[in-house]
Amino acid sequence: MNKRVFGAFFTLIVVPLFLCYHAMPVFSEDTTVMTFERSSYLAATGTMFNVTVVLKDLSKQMVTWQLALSFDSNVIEYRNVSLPSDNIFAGKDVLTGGPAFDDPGYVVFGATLLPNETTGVRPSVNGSGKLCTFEFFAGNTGNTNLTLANQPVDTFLIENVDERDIPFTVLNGSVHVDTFLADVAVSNLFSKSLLGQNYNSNVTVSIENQGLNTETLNMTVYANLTLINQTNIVLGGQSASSYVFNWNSTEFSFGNCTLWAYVAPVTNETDLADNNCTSTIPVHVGVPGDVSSAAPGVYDQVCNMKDVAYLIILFNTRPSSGNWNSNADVDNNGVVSMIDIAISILNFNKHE
Ligand SMILES: [Ca+2]
Ligand SMILES: [Ca+2]
Ligand SMILES: [Ca+2]
Repeated sequence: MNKRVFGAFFTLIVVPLFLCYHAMPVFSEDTTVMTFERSSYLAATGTMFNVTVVLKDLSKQMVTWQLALSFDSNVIEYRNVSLPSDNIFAGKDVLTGGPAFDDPGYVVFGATLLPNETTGVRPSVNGSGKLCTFEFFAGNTGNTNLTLANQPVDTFLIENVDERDIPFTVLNGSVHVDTFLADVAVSNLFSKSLLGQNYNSNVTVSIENQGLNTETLNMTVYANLTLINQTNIVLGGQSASSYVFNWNSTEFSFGNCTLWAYVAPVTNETDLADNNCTSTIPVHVGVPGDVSSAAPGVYDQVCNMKDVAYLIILFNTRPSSGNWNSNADVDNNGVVSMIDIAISILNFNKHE
């Protein structure tokens, strides 16, 4: 290559490549986050609870981590730290360091991967996973932050290439310790509002366990003063559920019924105001098939051709239909069909 050709090659190929390389943005891999499995924890005074530190979106190959966690030791007391069986280093040979304390509210802990005994190869990991689980005792009512120090000395992740630090950000957490720990509730009660005598309604009761521990809810449901259902429901802490049962109105005379549900207090429960719930809409037990009148969809205590005509308009509607009216599903089978129309005709001219 003579000088002129080389000069042209340098100017046309090398210089643009060089400029191009430097003009390209440096790809940031600083998307790794060290945080907690939950952003906030609730704990009952006098009980033990776990806090797990996790890594998210680790893009580099990591061989070592170390973290420092600070908290208010007047609220929660450190008891133990360990690697959960499904931690990010699971299945590999691991060496842990610590825990070490600067004061009762500051724990330092870490782990590193060892080379495989047979192959001598040191494994590494990336992705997302658990680092360690701290066990705390909830000593006193109050709040504390869970703060992960993000300083080179106390908290870091190490990459296997040249033992370099992997950049990451931290998202801190918090703990609320309180004594309100057992609290069950009935939040809602729903039934169709019109029930043909001797026919059925699905009654849905919404229940909650606002406490932290799993509870067995002993629930009773009444229509006026008559017990219509009794059940025990196991519900995990901080969760809600719906319970549906079939209510048969055979033993009820014509008239309005008020539905209400009650859950018995559980051990140590103090908030009893939410342990019962009354349906806002009374349920009318009437002549089967009396579902309408001059006012469409409003019963008038007599079954006649107005009812039959109304049922024919709603023929073949289901709960998914825009004009679904559960009161028109007299036999409670989930569709307004010829059976419902037949019930209305069978009760033609019957009064309450
Ligand atoms: Ca309660
Ligand atoms: Ca009617
Ligand atoms: Ca039906």
